Amino acid sequence: MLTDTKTVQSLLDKVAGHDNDAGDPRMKAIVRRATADLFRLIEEFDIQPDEFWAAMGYLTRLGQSGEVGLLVPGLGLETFLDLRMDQAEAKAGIEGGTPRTIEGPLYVAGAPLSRGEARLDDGTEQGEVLFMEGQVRDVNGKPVAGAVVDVWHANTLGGYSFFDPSQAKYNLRRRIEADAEGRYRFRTLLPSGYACPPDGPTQLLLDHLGRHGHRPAHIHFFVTAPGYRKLTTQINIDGDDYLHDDFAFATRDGLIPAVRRNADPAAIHARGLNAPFAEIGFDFVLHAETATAPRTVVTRAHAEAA
Ligand code: MBD
Ligand code: FE
Repeated sequence: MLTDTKTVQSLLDKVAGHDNDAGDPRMKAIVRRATADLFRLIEEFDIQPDEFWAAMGYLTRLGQSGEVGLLVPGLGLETFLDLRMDQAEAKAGIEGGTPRTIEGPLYVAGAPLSRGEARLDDGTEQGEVLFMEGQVRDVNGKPVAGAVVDVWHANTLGGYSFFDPSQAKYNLRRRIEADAEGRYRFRTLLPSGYACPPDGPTQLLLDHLGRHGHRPAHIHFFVTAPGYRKLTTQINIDGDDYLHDDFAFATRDGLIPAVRRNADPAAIHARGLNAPFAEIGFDFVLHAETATAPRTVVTRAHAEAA
């Protein structure tokens, strides 16, 4: 292999700054490995200059389009980070509790905060009304009073406010402070699944892989409370065609609660509605914070609605 020759190995050493004492040793080691693996990949697949520059053009367009955070889950990388956190927790003896699953690229910080309950939709859209409620508890079954449930989801067209400029600020995004018994509840509209922008770079690569870019309908959550490990998770809406065929690999056992359809005229009337509605019950079970596993608070760039 050309990659194994002295000439190329010494080139790689210089690339990674291994011939100087400055810089960051961990960064140097990672760049040394990454560039060496790329050199080897180019050699083993006999990648031609045209193909190489097509890939560089792709990365440029990926960054320009703002879809880096979309390709990451599409390539399973965000799920891999979750699996690593699961493994670290298992090693620290942390088991049970609500499963984590990926955050995804569409969280917006700073959603309105309310106590106990909230309505997430702004009333401008028609759709099936959903009431979701539950309790935040610790692994011993003790309610976590005052836990904050930060919830976000798509509208009936699969679009998220802020990223979809047709929606009002913080539509379908709220932070709900659970009551003294750890209970939260909200009213919203059942979301539709998300699909990658059909003309974007993420879908382009998926096309080359013979893959679709759909996610099943889902609702995202961050659940936080002082002294507890932050939970990042989602629930899926049961019955969706893509329930077990998510391009972002986020569906997990334990995150597919039953959706009850309520068509009882008295119940419909009592809620001020004129059509059957959906109900979901879902409890969140948090782990106490510990120094024996990595923190679950992830530093990541987030939009904040202007
Ligand atoms: C989404 O709504 C989402 O949650 C993920 C992970 C990727 C794309 C769109
Ligand atoms: Fe999502």
